[in-house]
Amino acid sequence: MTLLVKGGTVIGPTGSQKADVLVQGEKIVALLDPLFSATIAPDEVIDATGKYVIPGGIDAHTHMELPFGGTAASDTFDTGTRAAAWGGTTTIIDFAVQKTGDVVQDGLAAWHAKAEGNCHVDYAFHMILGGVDGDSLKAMDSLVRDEGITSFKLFMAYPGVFYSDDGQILRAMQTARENGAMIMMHAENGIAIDVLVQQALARGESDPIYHGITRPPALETEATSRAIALAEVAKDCPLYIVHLSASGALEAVAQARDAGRNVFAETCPQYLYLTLEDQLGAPGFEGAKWVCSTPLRSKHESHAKDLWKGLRSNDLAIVSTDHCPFCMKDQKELGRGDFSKIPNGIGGVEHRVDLIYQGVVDGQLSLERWVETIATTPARMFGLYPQKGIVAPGSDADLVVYDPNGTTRIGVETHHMNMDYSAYEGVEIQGRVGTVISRGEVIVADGNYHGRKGRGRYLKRGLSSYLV
Ligand code: DUC
Ligand code: ZN
Ligand code: ZN
Repeated sequence: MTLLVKGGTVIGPTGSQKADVLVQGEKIVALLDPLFSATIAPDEVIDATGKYVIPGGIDAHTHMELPFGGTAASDTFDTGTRAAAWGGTTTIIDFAVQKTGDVVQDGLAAWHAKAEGNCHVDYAFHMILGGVDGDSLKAMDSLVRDEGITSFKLFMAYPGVFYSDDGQILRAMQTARENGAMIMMHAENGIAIDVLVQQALARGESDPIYHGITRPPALETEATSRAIALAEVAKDCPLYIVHLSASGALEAVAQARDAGRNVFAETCPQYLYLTLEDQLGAPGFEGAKWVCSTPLRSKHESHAKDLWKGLRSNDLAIVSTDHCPFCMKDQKELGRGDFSKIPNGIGGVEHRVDLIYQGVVDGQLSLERWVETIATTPARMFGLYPQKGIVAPGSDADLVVYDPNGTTRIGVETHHMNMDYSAYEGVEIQGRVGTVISRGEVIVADGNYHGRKGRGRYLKRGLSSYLV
């Protein structure tokens, strides 16, 4: 079976070219001069005239079915990966969870059981370590060696749930330094945050906005700097800061990078577009829709502007979603009258490709940088390159035909995520995901869905190819 994606402009991280993309089976076999491809007769032709052809998006940070705050993220691997496909994301890297006190391998097996046979697009796992001890340190080695899991997330937040202290973090970093893995860090000072939360609640400050006010930027900056220092002590263990939202944290990352360190960071669309005042501070309980950690930041400070700049300069390497959806009904509502009981998370796996394309339209990023931050660098950072993340011969035929003349209106009525609201209700994108191809199979075309659950494959990842 041969497929020709014809007439489009192929966008890669280093440039764009008019080329026709020839696919055979699951792989890209050639990028052809349009004059030459007129001489071949493929089984199927997709007309990409006037459109961009980009590698399928890779969302390196999702939480399907994550148990959190007495409930669980509302997207299953079925609904969440289907929504991802609709939005031009053809690979997700989800976080398998070792709960504190549990065995790492059991947590991983549970995650495989949730995902296997249910995914519409390809998927891989990072591992959350909820408890660093001798057994979990040994498990890190075996996951890297045998399971294709080469990155481990630790939490400086959530004492009593996922929290690791500095000694545990240092040990995990030393282990990662030896086995080649990446440490991913939720960098917020959770011990100090818990004090602020108790003090706010004691004053009767219970609305959703206090979730943000009790997690100030200084406590993200402090934790980010501490993580960077610990990684230095661990002989430059590769460190990746997740969901970076504060200017000060970005400065700390930039400084480490200027010193040539293996320190990387991602941000998420919510920190580029949404704010503490306008969303988290919405009247009544409405702000619960945007309770996530790290929190949305103040529009009166320069966070969002600095994050766009960080994306341009590569101090921020990747845009992920931290997709962790909860419905208002029965889920976010658990925190009515007490913001600290609102499950933390925003859903967005369907909209990342569009939202960051809007950054291109707005003059924040080049087309090449769009592709790099949503696909190529995630693949390189997390050991999936060049199988994923690039339109090149030999790579998987994961392709998105993106229409710069189309528009997308985001909203709960049209999205495919299992959420009863949209964090971006009414936002209009000046572009549109057209055809989506996953390993040579057309799964979205002309507004119709052709994928199916169970077609997505588990990807064993290699070590990062992004290190200096
Ligand atoms: N942050 C969230 O918003 N949700 C899940 C976990 C996290 O760290
Ligand atoms: Zn986190
Ligand atoms: Zn997360």
